[in-house]
Amino acid sequence: MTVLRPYGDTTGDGMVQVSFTLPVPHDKRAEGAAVQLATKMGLDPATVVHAKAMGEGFTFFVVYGRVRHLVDMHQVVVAERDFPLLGSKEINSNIRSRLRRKLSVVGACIGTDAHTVGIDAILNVKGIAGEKGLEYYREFKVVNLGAQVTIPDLVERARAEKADAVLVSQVVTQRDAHLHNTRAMSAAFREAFPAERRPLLVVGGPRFDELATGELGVDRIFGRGTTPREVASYLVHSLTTRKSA
Ligand code: B12
Repeated sequence: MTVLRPYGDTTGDGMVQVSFTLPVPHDKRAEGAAVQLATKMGLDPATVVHAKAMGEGFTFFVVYGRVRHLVDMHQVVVAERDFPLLGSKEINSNIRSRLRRKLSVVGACIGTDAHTVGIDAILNVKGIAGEKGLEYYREFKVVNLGAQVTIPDLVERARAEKADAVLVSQVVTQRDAHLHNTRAMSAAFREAFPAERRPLLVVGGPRFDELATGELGVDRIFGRGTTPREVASYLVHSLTTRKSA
């Protein structure tokens, strides 16, 4: 099927659920306001199925309603994986045979961002979703700088470690901090390194648009639910094809 309609109670009924917070105390008028907003968003009919006061003067809502919009699967554009997903043995052996040295990565959360769980999941041995992080791979040399690293410090450490790739995490998106920080990071690396010596620049975080690499000046963006094996496979693919190119 190429044209889809959301499924709620019965196939193709168009029912969806949305959640949001309004800056009003929780009462009947607040619920009316939530329905008005949902109706303006195209949910018709719209019903508040959950409302809860969130501190003083704020209410969180879940609204359930019907939309008329259709999804055309032919028009869906996503960043497809364009590299093979390798197992840990292949990852290690490819690095050994193609790079002939350890693959050096430097990771950090930059700016004021202190959300290290995501980058730790990718880099630390403990990993995520049943997969070990990059530290587990014998042929990776991993330096994880942790939280709130400044861009000059990141550039300096990447140089000192002869980093093949720099892995940056950005979770906070308030005022587009993740976009500003990523552009600033990319600009700093492009200034500090000649093009052929610049490390691969990889950013990740749950709210990035994975298609925005060109706009942000990075080589790859990884979003929500990324696993270490995907990142390891990407790095091996990019760096070994780059080397032989
Ligand atoms: C845990 C947490 C914290 C912890 C962080 C502890 C730590 N050491 O990381 C603490 C309590 C410190 C914290 C603080 C704050 N937090 Co907080 N936090 C969260 C929370 C609940 C979970 C984040 C998390 O750990 N996810 C799990 C990891 C595994 O997922 P992930 O980060 O998405 O990572 C995956 C992918 O995105 C990807 N990935 C991520 N990075 C990278 C990097 C690379 C290179 C690659 C390849 C992949 C990759 O791979 C990972 C694995 O799959 C989220 C809400 C939520 N449920 O997401 C809020 C949230 C992120 N926090 C938020 C906020 C606002 C804050 C504070 C500003 C609150 C405050 N007013 O003080 C502070 C900011 C602190 C700071 N200076 O950064 C907001 C951000 C809103 C926004 N739009 O920016 C959120 C969304 C909560 C909310 N709904 O309001 N927080």
